[in-house]
Amino acid sequence: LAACGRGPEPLKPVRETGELVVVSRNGPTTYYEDADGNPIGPEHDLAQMFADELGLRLRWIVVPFPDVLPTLTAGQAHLAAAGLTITDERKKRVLFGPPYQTVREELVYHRDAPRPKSLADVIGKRLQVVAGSSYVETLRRVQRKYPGLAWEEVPDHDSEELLRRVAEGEIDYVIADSHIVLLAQRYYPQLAVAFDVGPPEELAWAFAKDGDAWLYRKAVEFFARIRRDGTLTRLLDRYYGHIERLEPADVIEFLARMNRVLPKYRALFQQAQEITGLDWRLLAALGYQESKWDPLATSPTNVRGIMMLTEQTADHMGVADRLDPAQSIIAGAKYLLSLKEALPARIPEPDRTWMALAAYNVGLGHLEDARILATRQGLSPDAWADLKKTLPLLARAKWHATVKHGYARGGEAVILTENIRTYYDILLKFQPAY
Ligand code: LEU
Repeated sequence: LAACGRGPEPLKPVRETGELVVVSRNGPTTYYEDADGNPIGPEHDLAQMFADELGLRLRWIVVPFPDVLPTLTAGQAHLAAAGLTITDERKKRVLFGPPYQTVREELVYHRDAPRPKSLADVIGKRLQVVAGSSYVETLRRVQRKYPGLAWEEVPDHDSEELLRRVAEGEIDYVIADSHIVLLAQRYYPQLAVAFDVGPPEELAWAFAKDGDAWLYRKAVEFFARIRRDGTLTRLLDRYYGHIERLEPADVIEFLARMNRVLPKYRALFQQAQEITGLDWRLLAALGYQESKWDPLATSPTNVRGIMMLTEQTADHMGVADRLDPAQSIIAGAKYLLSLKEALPARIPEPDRTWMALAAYNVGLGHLEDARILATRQGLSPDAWADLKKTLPLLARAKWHATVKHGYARGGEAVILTENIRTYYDILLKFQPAY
């Protein structure tokens, strides 16, 4: 039967076609492309795992946020995975799966402006929220207490764009979920959180009320499993685990140096990418963490140069002058590559890269010890989220006495690695690929 003028045909149940159709929005907390053009993101990874588990092909429909739920209720997708808040209004229209993340709805303002103390201070100022969002529901609720409260509902942009507007002084305030704000603060350190608007809320997938009961049951089982076995924690850690470390002042300094100092060394990092295949922005992030891109940097332990090579590594890599930026950057990149290659092939990206960065700081032997401790504790030796727990143990005799290479400042290696991840994220946003 042809669907003449009645819009697209309704979706078939997944078990008939073997295809799972998921609607999402584009953004760092949901679904986006990495530097290589591969789709990633928390919702992407969750849905991909779910589809793989059920042996289904996955098809994405990516739309602006206000169109996510309408696409679902129009029967064009089997589920919506878009950082959706469970709200009373929505519960009347859709069926929510198990919650997977708790977030706060935050009122965000510009750091240089006075901090609003309550929504009373927002009255008369310019507040924007995404149309059709949970924030609109929240605002309608609090409007009973603050009848003068007004806001604009923006239909064609997501929270990330509205946060940029606050950062650049175009509007006064925005309300957004805490995890979205946290990621945005990496690029816009001018953003500050005034207070939470309402109680914490939970995110979940949404299903059509009259949808596929089998699929819904499978989703309930899936979330129970990934919660139980630590998969969910690892996934959230992958996207949010590294972002609370740096202070806004660190990010401000980084952005200033990115504009002032990085241009001098960009060509060298790009040359190192040509030689090693490692993204020049990752190498630049590492170089910043090591030396703040100071070619003459020297540590008390005689580690030197832009990539802070030890004398031994420098010799090994054939570096004659560690203070020469070209030699330092290329040797540092080759060294990082050799660390990556030394790790067992089964360790997947991006964990493999984070482990190599940690090994760059603490050495492969200690990293190996932390992996052994992970195995002993029933954690995964191949997951960065788990090594973040065991690396710090290497500083404590109780633990390091039981492993081959002994004491190491493993906690420091974790912090440095997480900082590099943040710098890398910022460079990915502001510096084009090579
Ligand atoms: N958590 C928000 C909501 O469900 C998402 C945001 C992108 C508007 O409405």
